[in-house]
Amino acid sequence: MSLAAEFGITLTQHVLRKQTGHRDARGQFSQLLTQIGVAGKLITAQVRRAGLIELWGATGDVNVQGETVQKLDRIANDTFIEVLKRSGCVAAMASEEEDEVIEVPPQMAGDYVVAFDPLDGSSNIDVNVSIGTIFAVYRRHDRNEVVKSDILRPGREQVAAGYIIYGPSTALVYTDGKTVDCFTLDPSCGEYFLTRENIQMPEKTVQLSINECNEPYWAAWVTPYLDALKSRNDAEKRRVSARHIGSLVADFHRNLLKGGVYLYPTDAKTGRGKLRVLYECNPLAFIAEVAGGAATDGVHRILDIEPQGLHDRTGLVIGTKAEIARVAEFVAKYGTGRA
Ligand code: AFP
Repeated sequence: MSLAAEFGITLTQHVLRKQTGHRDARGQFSQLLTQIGVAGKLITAQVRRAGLIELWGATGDVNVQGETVQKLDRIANDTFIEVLKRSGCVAAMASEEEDEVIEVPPQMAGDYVVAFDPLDGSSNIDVNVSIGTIFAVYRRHDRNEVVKSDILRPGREQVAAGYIIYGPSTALVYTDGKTVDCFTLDPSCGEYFLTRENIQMPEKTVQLSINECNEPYWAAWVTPYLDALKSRNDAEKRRVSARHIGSLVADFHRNLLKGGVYLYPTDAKTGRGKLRVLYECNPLAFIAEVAGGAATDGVHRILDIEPQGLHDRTGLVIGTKAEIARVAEFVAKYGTGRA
């Protein structure tokens, strides 16, 4: 076990330390992040039994206690909602799994609004590949009621964002707008310890993440951009390598640490993207920017998108700042129309 895990700073200690002296500090923000960590532990416990849960499902969807077996993404959703509801810090939530806004009863409501994807990359569950929970945190506008603009607002208004990645270990990464910090769950004591502080995305792009089978649907700029990216490799050296997991959270985490670009461009035929603005793109774009990277839909900064609906989708290109600037050059030259 590493020294960091044995004697390191815990998530709660870190959040409290950073909040000390904050002018509005009422303890709710620290409490909220701690409770998100708790939800992550509960989801981790279920994710680690994913194969077993699937087995129960195959025997008639009833477990040994006679309870209906739920899919893991439903379990993650219910867990996140219940923990945040009871936290006393949240007034409303938006989830990938819910059609409508989840309002917290006024007597339990707090200062924050949270949008989340409880289990991103769920098609990877059955094949034992990393998945994650992504969350965006906003301060509510009105103390007395939840208003539409508490939820449907641009990502630049986030006060915090993060993700919990369920991989070989469980890691929680969050930003408060000042730094991006990573905590690893030590399963032996059930505590998150600070393992990477003030993460900065490397400036050089060494990894490329894209589902290339979508090429028929790409806009005109995408293929020439990728050709240019790949042409950085020559007989002497491979400078860029393809890495695509199919869990946005895992692809993003790797690119954040190693330096890379992830693309899920807007479908040029329908004009629609696949990824959701509120709980996939916004939180990761916020983290990317604080870590020195950038995120665009091809034309606009992700954090400036004004969402019209809870489940709005967008194209996403997220990575190093230099790479996103290069994307803008290719968009200007080749356009966003069909190839
Ligand atoms: P699921 O949660 O349905 O697996 O979707 C995952 C995801 O939203 C994102 O995590 C992946 O990067 C992306 O979709 C993969 O989509 P494609 O299968 O269309 O490449």
